[in-house]
Amino acid sequence: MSNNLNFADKATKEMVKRAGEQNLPTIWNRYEAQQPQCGFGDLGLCCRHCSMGPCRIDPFGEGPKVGVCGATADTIAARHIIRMIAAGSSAHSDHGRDISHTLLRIGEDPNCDYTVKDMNKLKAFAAYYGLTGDGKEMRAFAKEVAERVLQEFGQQSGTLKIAETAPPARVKLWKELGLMPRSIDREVVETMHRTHIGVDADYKNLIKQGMRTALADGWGGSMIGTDLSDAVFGTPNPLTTEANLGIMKKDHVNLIVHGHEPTLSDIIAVISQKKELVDKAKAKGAKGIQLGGICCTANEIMMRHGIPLAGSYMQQELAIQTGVVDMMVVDVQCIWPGLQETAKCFHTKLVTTSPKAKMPGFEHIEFSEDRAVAIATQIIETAIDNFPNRNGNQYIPDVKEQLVGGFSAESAFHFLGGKYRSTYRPLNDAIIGGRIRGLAGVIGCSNPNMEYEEGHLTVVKELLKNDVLVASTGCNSITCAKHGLMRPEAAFQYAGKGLQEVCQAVGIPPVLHMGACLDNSRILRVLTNVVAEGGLGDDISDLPAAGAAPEWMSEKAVCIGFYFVASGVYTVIGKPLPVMGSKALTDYLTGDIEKEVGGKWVFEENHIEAAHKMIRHIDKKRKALKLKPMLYEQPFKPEA
Ligand code: NFS
Ligand code: SF4
Repeated sequence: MSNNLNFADKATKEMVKRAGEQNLPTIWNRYEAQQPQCGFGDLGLCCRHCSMGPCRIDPFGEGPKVGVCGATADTIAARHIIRMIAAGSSAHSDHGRDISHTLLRIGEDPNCDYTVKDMNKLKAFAAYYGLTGDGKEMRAFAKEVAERVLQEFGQQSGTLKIAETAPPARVKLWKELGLMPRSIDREVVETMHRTHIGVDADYKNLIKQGMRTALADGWGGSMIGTDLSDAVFGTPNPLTTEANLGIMKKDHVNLIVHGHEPTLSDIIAVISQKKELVDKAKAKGAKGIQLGGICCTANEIMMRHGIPLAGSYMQQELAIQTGVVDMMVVDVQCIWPGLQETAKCFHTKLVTTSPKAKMPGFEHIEFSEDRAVAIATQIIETAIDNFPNRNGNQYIPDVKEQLVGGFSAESAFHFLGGKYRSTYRPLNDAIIGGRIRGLAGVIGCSNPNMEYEEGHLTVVKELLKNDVLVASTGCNSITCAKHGLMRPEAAFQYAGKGLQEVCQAVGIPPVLHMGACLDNSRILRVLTNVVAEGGLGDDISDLPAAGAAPEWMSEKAVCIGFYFVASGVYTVIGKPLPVMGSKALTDYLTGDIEKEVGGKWVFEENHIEAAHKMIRHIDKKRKALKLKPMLYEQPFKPEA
């Protein structure tokens, strides 16, 4: 464990030290207790898909090279990885479906607590389906769009309409390769079917289905989720707020929202400062109500309401260990059932709200959209009632940082457009003219199997130094925010001269917070807009761009990586996918797959080298596009 317990983040360092002294559980302890972890699983060489097994393949010795059914390492590893994709695609897409149902409710229920906040966004989205909304009032239009988009989840013929909004060359390629997703649910179901005992055993054929399932997420479920969230809750615009555990206040009721779907948390954000509620908090001896977020629910309500980010994935139990969290309310995804062990030592109330996610030791207050405001009020009141129960063991690390967040595919470059407004021209010109070397999406989780945040920070800083503009989502965003990389001044500290000039001219930080993991679809949209603006090739795979998830852990991250690869993006991860037990599959994913889809996987555990590989790829694309040399001297010069 020793080398994993270095923390760049002072707040985390203090809290983990304290946890050690007070014998409080942490993710790092539980990780340590699991060592050594199963090598077969790590290499993708175990299969439990039927009860003739479990089977495992011996990668080195004289042990079996096939399972009971005769499945080889290639088959077993490929089946396993595409089941991970199916799970990730399901998580995002079920979220997208829920948001579509929220829109449907707006359309059908005149007393609905939600409304369409951004009609322009809804119209732009509806246009993908040829719907104009002409002559329709808001509710009728919302219903029409919701009913149409819900077909994308279960239609029995055709392919996803929204996936056709990718660059035309990309859509053509997907059609030729048979990668166009047919319907979101269908791709997931077919992946489950093909990985059942005795169905698909051809690793390339399995990966092809995996990519189609991933595309059904990126260019389907996630994109629908992002676009409709913008329509219902508002498209984000740049705003200033703060990040890290220090955002909590000792003399306030601290309510932490955690998870992913904003339907409940957005309402909590809207009503939490209502006078009646604040008065109630005061009557209990608090000065007010402080909201904060963990994980992507945090990103969602930060983006739209400026609610501060309390911490990233790895800080969820540390937040409770401050002793000042009066309630942590969760929805779905990335929530540790182990939180209850920490909560037992404090007064913190843990509350689950989704019928899909109940947890032992959590109180369940079921959320229902038909009573959204009433339930959100009940939740806030329950948190307030718990304020007097604090038991004295309180400590808030005095650590927080400012950030500018709230960039969408529209606002980021609307902003970048400056006087041109709403155009990607200045961005493209900055790339073409050699001020910006390229674009990078750096995203994803953190993982106790490596030094917390070191991967994110090293990769991002190395890219900035070399004039690569970074778009960020998920927990990478929270890390970048906590470490000051999202302050406008950050460009002067971290960026190369060309990127500095661009950031200064338009007043943006060099790392753009584009939202939750679901909002990686915004990055797909940015890349599509850059292609459409012209001068940088015809397809996403022509762009000087690359992606990275230095500390990934979730199945969603696997799915995201696959949809980026299948969209033509060079994608680097810090820990290999669990496929290394199959040489053929590993070679394919990190090699030949690029010849088919234009993107590929790169496994690189050295974070500086990860950034350098991305930059080499960016340079290769710049060269192919015959772009001018960079305007200013670059610190990293790849060998010729
Ligand atoms: Ni993404 Fe967001 Fe964080 Fe990873 Fe989990 S919160 S959806 S999965 S851990 S980045
Ligand atoms: Fe073993 Fe084949 Fe069954 Fe998997 S599907 S558990 S490899 S027999």
